[in-house]
Amino acid sequence: MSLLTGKLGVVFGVANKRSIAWAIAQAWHQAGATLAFTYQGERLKENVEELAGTFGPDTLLLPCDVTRDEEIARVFAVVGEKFGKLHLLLHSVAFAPKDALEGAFLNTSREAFRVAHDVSAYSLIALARGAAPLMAEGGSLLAMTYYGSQKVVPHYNVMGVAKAALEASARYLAYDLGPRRIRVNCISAGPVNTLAARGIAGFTDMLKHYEAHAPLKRNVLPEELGATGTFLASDQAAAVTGQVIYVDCGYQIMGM
Ligand code: NAD
Ligand code: 0WE
Repeated sequence: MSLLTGKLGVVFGVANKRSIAWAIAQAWHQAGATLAFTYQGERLKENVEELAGTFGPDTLLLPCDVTRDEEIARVFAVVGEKFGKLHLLLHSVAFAPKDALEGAFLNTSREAFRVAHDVSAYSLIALARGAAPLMAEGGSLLAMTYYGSQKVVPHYNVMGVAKAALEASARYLAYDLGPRRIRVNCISAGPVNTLAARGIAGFTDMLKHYEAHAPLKRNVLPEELGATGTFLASDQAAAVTGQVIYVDCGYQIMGM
């Protein structure tokens, strides 16, 4: 028996084959889970259709812009119809307007702050509320975060503040949902070369910086995020909730 045999899950945040969500979905699938996928909008539908299709032609695929309550409601209505229940949810979604990640944090607009927090932090609460009624057998919610929530990473700016809100939200959700045996954890990943990272000026230098300074002297691999994601989703982690687990080759322990 594999770690996730018989578990049903829904994955938010696949954009393409480099997405962290895809790495974790593949690991969950290999561990025996049955998965549904959502995609942000028509622009990404074909990509996600092709990837999700590799798990079988009838893999459930639904649109979901996480800023739209009616789309979130439909995802859980359809998942409830097709699966009847749910055990796993992956939140691998973040967005801040590009200009907010370029200039000074001091210049963050009210609108950029609102959008970053709506997409990247509030959405976890909305998804948890949708998923919880289906998780009658208990469950595991997993969200992706980054060290810029704890320390200043130049240019991460309002995303750092939104990730701090995401991590705190995971703790409050863990408290609310614990009595129902629903766990809520975050993986704090070191930098990974994805679509969301590619646009960032100096990202290649950041990968080099991690390689030079992390205890393991290298960058994290997507399949290593998959392995930790599988652990956290599994009953092996039955007593782990409200945590932020660093999967960053040890970078976060360094003081200099
Ligand atoms: P990615 O671009 O592949 O994934 C980001 C996803 O967010 C995309 O699928 C996109 O469609 C989705 N998204 C954005 N706005 C949305 C909305 N309104 N509704 C629904 N979906 C929306 O990039 P990624 O690097 O795989 O990012 C996934 C997660 O990992 C994010 O939370 C990110 O902050 C986190 N993370 C990334 C890194 C990194 O270096 N790449 C490091 C640590 C944490
Ligand atoms: O969470 C992220 C990136 C999330 C992200 C990326 C973009 C690029 C395109 C959110 N919004 C947008 N908006 C866009 O228009 N990471 C952890 C990767 C990342 O992004 C950085 C980093 C790292 C690491 C930005 C500045 C500095 C470091």
